[in-house]
Amino acid sequence: MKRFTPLLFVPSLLLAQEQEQKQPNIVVFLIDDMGVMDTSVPFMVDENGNPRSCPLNDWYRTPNMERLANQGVRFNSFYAQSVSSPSRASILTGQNSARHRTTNWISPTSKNTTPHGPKAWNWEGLTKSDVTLPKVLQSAGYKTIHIGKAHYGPVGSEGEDPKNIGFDANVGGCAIGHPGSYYGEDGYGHIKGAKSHAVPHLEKYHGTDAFLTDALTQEAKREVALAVEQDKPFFLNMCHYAVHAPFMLDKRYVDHYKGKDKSERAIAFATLIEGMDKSLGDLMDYFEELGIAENTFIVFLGDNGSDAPLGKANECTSAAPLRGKKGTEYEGGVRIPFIAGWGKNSDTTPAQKRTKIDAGKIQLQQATIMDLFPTLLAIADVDMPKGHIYDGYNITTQLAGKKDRKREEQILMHFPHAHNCSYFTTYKDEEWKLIYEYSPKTPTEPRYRLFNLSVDLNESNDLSSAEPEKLKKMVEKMVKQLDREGALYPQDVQGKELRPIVP
Ligand SMILES: [Ca+2]
Repeated sequence: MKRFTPLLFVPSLLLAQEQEQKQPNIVVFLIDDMGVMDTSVPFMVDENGNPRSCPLNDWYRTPNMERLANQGVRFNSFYAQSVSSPSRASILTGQNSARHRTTNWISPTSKNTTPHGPKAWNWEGLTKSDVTLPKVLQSAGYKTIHIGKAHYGPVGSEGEDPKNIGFDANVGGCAIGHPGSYYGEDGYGHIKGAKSHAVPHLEKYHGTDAFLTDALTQEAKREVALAVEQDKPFFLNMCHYAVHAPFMLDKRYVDHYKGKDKSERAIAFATLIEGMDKSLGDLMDYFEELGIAENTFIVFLGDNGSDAPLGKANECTSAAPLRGKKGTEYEGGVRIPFIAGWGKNSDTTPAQKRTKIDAGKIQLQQATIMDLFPTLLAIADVDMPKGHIYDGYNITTQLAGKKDRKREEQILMHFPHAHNCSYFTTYKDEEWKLIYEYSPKTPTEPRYRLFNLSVDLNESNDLSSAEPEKLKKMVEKMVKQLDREGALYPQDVQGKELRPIVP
C-alpha cells in the first residue's frame, strides 16, 4: 500500500500579516446530505431556548464542529431545499428554487423531470451568464476555489465545469452528485467502483490510502497556500462528497463503533461524518498555521436533510426528534446544521469589528441557504450586484445574536417532482407549516396538511381540518409567493398545469 504524504508550501508570515489587513477570506464548508442531527453538536433546544442533546448527538462524534460551535454561532432552524442541486444553486445565486427553477436534483446524463414534473424546469442548472457568488467575489479581487462535489449542471452543460460559473480553480467538481468510490485504492471510481461517477483531478492520490475526504482537504490546503502566496483574499467553496451514499467505511474511525448496536451501513455513515469533521479541524488548524485564521470567516452547513441509513424515509428515525429525511417535505428533510464563525476570534481585526459573532450561542430565529449570498458579500464588504434579484436576507444581525425584526418569517419550499415524497410545496409562516401536495392523477383533490411546529416538532398532528381559516390564509399566501417567484407547477396526466387550489 502506498501512503500519501502531503508536501505543502507554507508562505511567509509576512505575507499572512499583510493579508490580515485586507478583505476577509470566506470559506463555505458544505457537507452533502448532512442533516441537523448527524453530529455531536446539539441544534435542538429546550423550552428555555438552550441547546438540548438528543440520542443521535451521543451517537455521532464531531469534535471539530464542537470547536467551531464554541467560537461561532449556530442556528436552531436553518433551512435548505430537500435535495442537492436546488440547494447548491440557491447558495450560489441567493435565489429560491422556485425562481432559479433548478427544482430537482440534476441527473448527469438525463433530464430527470420525473413523470409529472414541469417540463420546463431548469435541468441544465447554472450557466455562464448567471450572477453567482464566486463571480461577484472574483470581480472584487478574490481567488475563487471550488473543491469537491459541484453538481451545478449535467454533462455537456456550462454548469458542468465550476470554472464557467466564477471559480478560478476546480478540483473534483463536475456533473456527478456522488462519488464512484471514497477509496484512493479505487481511484475514487477510476480503478474500482462506479466508473460513471469517478471523481476527476485526483490522479496523484490513486492507489494510495487517501480517503476521498482527506484528498480533497489536501487539495484545498494547496489552493489556499497559493492564494496566500499571491497575496489575494480567497473564497473557498469546500464541498465534500461526504456524507452522500455510497456509505463506505472510513477505517480510521471504525474502532469508535466496535460493539455498537447499529447496522454496518449506519456505522459506515458515522465514520464518513467523522472524516468530514477531521477535514474541518485540519483546515482550521491550517488557517492558524498560516496566520490567517482571524481574517477567515467559516460557514459550515449541509445541503439538505439527513440521509442517515437509520430507518424509513417518512418516519422519525434519521433525524429524530424530527420526522423525515432527505427528499421529504418534513423538517428532517430540510433542516440542516449551520454554524458560522471566524477561524480564530479577535477584538482587533477590522473584519471582525465589522462582523460580530455571538460566540458559543444558538440563534433561534430561522434562516435559509438563500441568505448566504447577501450575507457573505456583506462580510466581504463587497456591494450587491446591481439588478440581481435574490430571495435571501443578510443575517449579520442574527450572527451577532440578535433577532432581525426586518426579516420576514415566511419560507417557501417548492418541489414539483417525484422523490422520497413527491409534488409538494411547503410554506412556513413563523411556527405554522403548510404542506400542499399536488395530485397529478386526481387534480381536484390535492392534500393539505397543517402543523404547528411550536408544539408538534415531529409533524404528527395535522390541524388542516381543525383550522380551516388558518389553512385557507396559508394556501393563499403560498400561491402569491409561488407566483411572485415565477414557480413552475407539476402537471396532471394530460400534461395540464396543476396550479394550487385554495380550499
Ligand atoms: Ca445532497
